[in-house]
Amino acid sequence: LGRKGLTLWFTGLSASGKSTLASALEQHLVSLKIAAYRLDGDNIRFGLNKNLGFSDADRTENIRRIGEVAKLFADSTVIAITSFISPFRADRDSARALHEAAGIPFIEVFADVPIEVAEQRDPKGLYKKAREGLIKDFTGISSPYEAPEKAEIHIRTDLVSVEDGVRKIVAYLEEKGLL
Ligand code: GGZ
Repeated sequence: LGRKGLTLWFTGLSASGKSTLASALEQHLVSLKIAAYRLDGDNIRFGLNKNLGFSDADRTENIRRIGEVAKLFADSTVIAITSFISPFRADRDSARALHEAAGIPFIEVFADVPIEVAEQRDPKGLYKKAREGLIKDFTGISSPYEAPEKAEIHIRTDLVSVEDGVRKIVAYLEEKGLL
């Protein structure tokens, strides 16, 4: 009854665990019969944003469009969950400003992991390829990642279990009266 939508904006390196956490959170919310929808590389970079690559300008445009789409979902009362590296602070801040101008809560979730850990995980072998120069402009190796300074929620994914991470996010939302 009258639940307002909101956007949970995950940010973090490749292999930081943001998508794992975002998926677990989405499942948890849906199990509570709360409408939640996740935007990620699979449904955005292969669709709406398939004309974009990984140059600075393309990442900025990627994040700009995702911010607009998340805002529309949230405006329709859904909990929008975005899971993109979103490496540039200014771009995340633009997405935040877009939401705030519409009176929609925007909650930044930093999936934080030391790059050494992400590189060790390397589930798709992308860090290795980036080190070998086979992928250029790779975040953390040859393209910057600007860590959040004011994320509402900060989770060290190498120290906290997925379940505890989800609990932390849900506790934050409850505390703010958003669930
Ligand atoms: C970073 C790249 C790159 C480069 C391909 N740099 O671990 P993944 O594979 O599944 O997630 C990464 C994903 C990043 O896309 P985003 O849309 O989240 O990036 S951004 O927010 O910066 O626009 C990685 C893969 O795409 N990938 N090339 N050069 N990640």
